[in-house]
Order: sequence, then structure tokens, then C-alpha cells
Amino acid sequence: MRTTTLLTRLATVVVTGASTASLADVCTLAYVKSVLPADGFLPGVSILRDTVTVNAVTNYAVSSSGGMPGAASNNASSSYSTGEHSLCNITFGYTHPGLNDRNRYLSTGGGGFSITSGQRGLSEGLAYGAAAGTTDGGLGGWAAQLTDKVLAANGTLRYEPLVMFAYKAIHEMTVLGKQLTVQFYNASKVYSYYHGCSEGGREGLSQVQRYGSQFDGAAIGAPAIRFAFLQVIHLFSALVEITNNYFPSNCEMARIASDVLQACDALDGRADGVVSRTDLCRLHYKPTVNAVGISYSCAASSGGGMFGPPGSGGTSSPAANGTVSAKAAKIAEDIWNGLLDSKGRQAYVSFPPSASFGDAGTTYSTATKQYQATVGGIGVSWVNYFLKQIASPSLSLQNATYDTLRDWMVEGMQRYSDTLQTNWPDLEDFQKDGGKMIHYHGESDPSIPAGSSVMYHESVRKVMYPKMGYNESFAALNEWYRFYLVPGAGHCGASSDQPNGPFPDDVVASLIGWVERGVNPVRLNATVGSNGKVKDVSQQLCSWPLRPYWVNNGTTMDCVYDQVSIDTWLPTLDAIPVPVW
Ligand SMILES: *[C@@H]1O[C@H](CO)[C@@H](O)[C@H](O)[C@H]1NC(C)=O
Ligand SMILES: *[C@@H]1O[C@H](CO)[C@@H](O)[C@H](O)[C@H]1NC(C)=O
Ligand SMILES: *[C@@H]1O[C@H](CO)[C@@H](O)[C@H](O)[C@H]1NC(C)=O
Ligand SMILES: *[C@@H]1O[C@H](CO)[C@@H](O)[C@H](O)[C@H]1NC(C)=O
Ligand SMILES: *[C@@H]1O[C@H](CO)[C@@H](O)[C@H](O)[C@H]1NC(C)=O
Ligand SMILES: *[C@@H]1O[C@H](CO)[C@@H](O)[C@H](O)[C@H]1NC(C)=O
Ligand SMILES: *[C@@H]1O[C@H](CO)[C@@H](O)[C@H](O)[C@H]1NC(C)=O
Ligand SMILES: *[C@@H]1O[C@H](CO)[C@@H](O)[C@H](O)[C@H]1NC(C)=O
Ligand SMILES: *[C@@H]1O[C@H](CO)[C@@H](O)[C@H](O)[C@H]1NC(C)=O
Ligand SMILES: [Ca+2]
Repeated sequence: MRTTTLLTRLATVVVTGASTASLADVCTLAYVKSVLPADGFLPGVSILRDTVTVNAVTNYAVSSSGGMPGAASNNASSSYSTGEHSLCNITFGYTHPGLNDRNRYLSTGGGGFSITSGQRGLSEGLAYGAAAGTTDGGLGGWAAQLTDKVLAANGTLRYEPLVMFAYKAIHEMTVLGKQLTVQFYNASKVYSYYHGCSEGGREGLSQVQRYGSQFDGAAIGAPAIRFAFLQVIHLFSALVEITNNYFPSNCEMARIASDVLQACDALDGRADGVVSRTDLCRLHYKPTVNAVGISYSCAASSGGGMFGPPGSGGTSSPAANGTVSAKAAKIAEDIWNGLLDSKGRQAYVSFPPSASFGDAGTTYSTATKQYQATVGGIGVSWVNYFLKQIASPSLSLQNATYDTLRDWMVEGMQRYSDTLQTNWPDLEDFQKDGGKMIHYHGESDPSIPAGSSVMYHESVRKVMYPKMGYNESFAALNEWYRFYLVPGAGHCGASSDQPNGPFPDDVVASLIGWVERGVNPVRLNATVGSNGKVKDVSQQLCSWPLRPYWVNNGTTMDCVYDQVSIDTWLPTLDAIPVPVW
């Protein structure tokens, strides 16, 4: 057992008020200590019994926006219970050495370089009558970031927090939290679930890939997997601008983005402001052909808007107007085409048509009165902390080429395959143990390319069913793992650009239905949020590889098989000398 307090991990489990035993009777330090998992229950873990805190909360509000960060609000869920909940809040440290249903446990995760989204994730468990858990991963508090802890000094990476963040902390929290739930309720069986999006999605997959029997069901949103590729692709849009030596105003790129939405909307059979088929858009719309010359005009901005890469905050810019230039259109096209090296080989996917050009956000310099590329956010943190291993907030792409990005991807892949990369494609243990997985990704996600999720589902199919035909293997996979692109949705939520688009806010209900009642979500329930203007607020999502297509004048959605469209999602990453799962 390690003794420094730095290595103490915190895990919080909230369990809902019991209907028979009153909350006051069971939410006591004495009772909770009596039902904590015994030492040795999880080999190598020792619970610090004097760190246990317990408090009863009787009017904890769970809002309709659910637990997920960024999730859209809606009122249409089936088993999701909003309003005030009673709960017993249990936090305990450890070291290494349902309201009605009392038999569910939900693990939750975080976002960015944070391992937890704190109370937001826990709220979701309560709403489904489950106990819920989150952990600080030993990073030193609920607000801690991996980058706060991962370097002992410049040049020296600390593996302990890296491994905890990558997969171990969520595993330990789940094993302990599940057992605490069993003992708290004196239940014989507890269904164990996971739901997380973005980094939280990656954390969930890290468990499904390593600990097959840990979850009965996992809901994985827009997972930040293939981490070494994903973080570098955040630098790609800025490098496209640098390479083309053109730095468009955000107004000009936003105009291209809005033209894409307008031009591609009806390709899916329904003019509803939602591009449900970005693949058809890719096949039919070319910015250099279709966008050049359209006019744009924006008022001056004082900054802080939505535009700009993650973490950049946004800067002030003057009023802008003009017509879309060939150079800006070329930038849009280059971004859509993904990262190609100097030999024309593809290294990775990028954002599809209809995603806002968030990473391409430029910064206006009042000194030079020019726009410049914004090189910031998580891509910079990744290259500095994890590849160069220096604690530095800035990175110059001045001398970088597309080959540089490709090399960074390969280097990250070599170094972090066993931790952050999280793309192990063999899920046989999970499948054999009866696990069910629902995986979803906003098709217009400007932060994690939706194609990244398509690739992972495809990798699992190929690795697990190598001898089956294409359709046969999909049928086999769909018995336990389904993937859904979410039309019009952004990163882990509906997009304000396409407010008529649906989002699966109630995904845990579908997961519970699949696990506990055997209802295979052939189409996934989703709802249009409060800003939507369509009549069919309750919608459904097609399961990959089927794609939505609206018929009967846009009143009925079919899920169609379209090989040409499917192929646009599956690039050959021939710039990388080994398979990229
Ligand atoms: C639960 O307890 C932890 C630790 O004391 C605290 O940080 C958190 O705010 C509490 N949550 C609720 C819902 O009371
Ligand atoms: C727990 O459940 C078992 C089996 O149902 C029962 O025998 C035991 O008395 C229960 N313990 C408590 C503390 O309620
Ligand atoms: C267009 O931009 C120019 C400067 O770029 C500015 O002088 C002019 O007032 C703007 N016009 C409108 C209509 O915003
Ligand atoms: C680590 O390297 C960065 C970049 O070179 C430098 O700014 C920083 O001061 C260094 N930190 C320490 C503790 O030496
Ligand atoms: C880019 O390359 C030039 C020429 O080799 C060099 O002088 C400059 O310092 C480099 N810039 C950066 C940021 O590495
Ligand atoms: C798979 O099934 C679809 C119909 O659902 C059919 O159009 C397609 O040709 C099949 N593909 C193969 C490779 O058999
Ligand atoms: C999905 O939606 C349908 C129709 O609205 C409803 O009957 C069904 O219960 C929903 N399924 C789940 C798991 O919520
Ligand atoms: C959700 O329900 C609440 C209370 O019933 C209501 O005030 C709110 O307007 C509803 N929101 C939507 C999006 O329908
Ligand atoms: C088709 O839908 C559009 C828009 O909803 C409507 O204006 C039009 O009348 C409809 N056409 C038919 C033939 O129903
Ligand atoms: Ca549409």
C-alpha cells in the first residue's frame, strides 16, 4: 500500500432513498461502513474507512437535461424520472495496496482531460432508479485534469496517473461501487451499467475492452478513442489554413457551413433543416464549386462566442463582409478530406460536411489587423504534455507539415496503445458474458469526427466475425452491439445549428430495455429538443450501416442500405504502416 496522500483516490457513490427502510436509517456512517466492500474484495485495493463521508440529501433536483454534459433538454423520455430525488451520498478514499428498482448501478465518466463530470453524471443514475458512481481517479480532486499530474518534471512522464486515467480508476470505482450497492440494498443481483460521452465514452469503452464482465450494458457516446489520432486532428484545421496560407474570418467559414446545411438538407428526402445524410452531402456538394462567391456579412463581435477551438474562448473581431473566396472553399474541402500526407496517403479522418468549422476558428489581431490561425486547446496540450513531455501552453505550427501531424499520430500510437488509445477491437469477453452496447455519435460533431466511431464499429465487426459475409456479420454484431449516427447532432448533444435534429437523451432506458427485457433497439429512440420546430418530436435513429431516408414527402423515415454512402465513411489509412483499428 502506498502511503502518500497524493495517491488517495476518491470515489463517490450515490444510492437512492429506499422505499422500505427510510433514508435516515440507512444513510448513516455506521450502516455504510458496515456495507462497504471488505478489504480484499478488489485485490490490491484498500478502502480508507476513516475517509468515508455520508450525507442524506432529500430534495436533490434532477433536471430534464439528464446527466450528460451538453445533452439536449426534452420532456419525452419514458423511464427517466426528473424532479426531486432523495439520495445517500457516499464518498470514500482508497489506496493501492433505484427509487423503486434497487438493483442498478451506473458508472459515469468525464470529458476532455477530466475523468469525471461530477454531479451531472450522478444525476442520470438517480433518474433511472440506479445507484451511480464517479471517481476523481486519484488526480487530486473533482476539478483535476490529467495534465495537472502527468508530468513529474519536463521530460518525465508519470505512469501512475496515466494508467488511472486511462482505465484503472473507472474499473476500481465500478467494482467497489457495484459491491457497495449490492451490500447497501442487500440485493442478490445488481445490473451494472455505464453511460458516458466524449472522454466519458472513451472511459466506458476502456472497460468494455478490458473487463468483459463488468457491465451488463454500456451506452457509449462520441468516444474520444484513437486518442493519439484524435488529439492531433484538433491541430489539423489550423494547419490547413497555414498550408493554404489563407486565414478566413470566422464569418466566411460560418457562411460556408450554413450554405452546406441549406444545400444538403433535402438530400435526405426531407427539408427540415437537418442534414441527416452527410454522406450524400459529401458526394454532391463541393465547396470549391458550390460555395465560392456567395456573400457573407457579420457584425463586429466582442468575442466569447461559440466559434473557436476548444479552450480558446473566442476573441473579438471586426465586422466582416464579402463573398466566399476560392481559398476559403479550398480550406473547407481540405478539412473534409482528412489528413493526407505528402505522398497523398491518408493518415486519419476529419470532420464531415455539416459539422461547424470549430477547429478552423481564426483569431483577429488588432495589432496586425489580420486574422491568424488559432493553435490552442487540447491538441496543443496533447503534443506538449504527452509527446514532447513539456509543461507548456503553446505550440508553433510554423514549420509543421501534414507529415508532421502524421508522425505525431504514429508516435502517440506507439507510446499510448496500452493506455489512452482505447481502440482494442476484440470484445469477445463482453459479448460472451451477455453484455449489450449502444454506441452513438452526432453526425455533425465538430469536436470528435463521427467517422472515428464508424471505423471502430467496423473494426469490431471485422475482428470478431472474419469469416462471415458482410450482412451476416452485421446481423451477428447487432445482436449485442449497435452503432447509430445521430442526424444533425453536435458533440454529445443536439446542435443549435440544426435544432430540428433528434438526440437519444433517453439512451439508458433503451439500454435497460435491451439488457433486462431483451428489447433489441433495432432503431434507437430519440427526441427533438425544445428549440425544434418539427411535429414529430419523437423520432428514431437507424442502426449502422443502414442510413435514414425520408419518403412520403418527408413524413416517413426508412433505414436504407446504400453502399456508395457507406464507402464514404470508411477510408483506407494507408499513411500508417500497421492496421489502425
Ligand atoms: C456528496 O459528497 C461530496 C463529498 O463530501 C460532495 O463533494 C458532493 O457535493 C456531495 N453531493 C451531493 C449531491 O450532496
Ligand atoms: C439480506 O438478505 C438475506 C437473504 O435474503 C437475508 O437472509 C438477510 O437477513 C438480509 N440481511 C439484512 C441485513 O437485511
Ligand atoms: C464591410 O466591411 C468593410 C470593412 O471590411 C466596412 O468598411 C463596411 O462598413 C462593411 N459593410 C457592411 C455593410 O457591413
Ligand atoms: C518545462 O518546459 C517549458 C517549455 O520549454 C518551460 O516553459 C517550463 O518552464 C519548463 N518547466 C520547468 C519546471 O522547467
Ligand atoms: C522554423 O524553421 C526556421 C528555419 O529552419 C527556424 O529558423 C525557426 O526557428 C523555426 N521555427 C520554429 C517555431 O520551430
Ligand atoms: C446486404 O444487404 C442489403 C439489403 O439489406 C443488400 O442490398 C446488399 O447487397 C447486401 N450486401 C451484400 C454484400 O450482400
Ligand atoms: C421507444 O419509443 C416507443 C414509441 O414512442 C415506445 O413505445 C418505447 O417504449 C420506447 N422505448 C424505450 C426503451 O424507451
Ligand atoms: C418540460 O416540462 C416542463 C414542466 O412540465 C415545462 O415547463 C417545459 O416547458 C417542458 N419543456 C419542453 C421542452 O417541453
Ligand atoms: C410536401 O410537404 C411540403 C412541406 O411540408 C408541403 O408544402 C407540400 O404541400 C407537401 N406535398 C404534398 C404533395 O403533400
Ligand atoms: Ca433534411
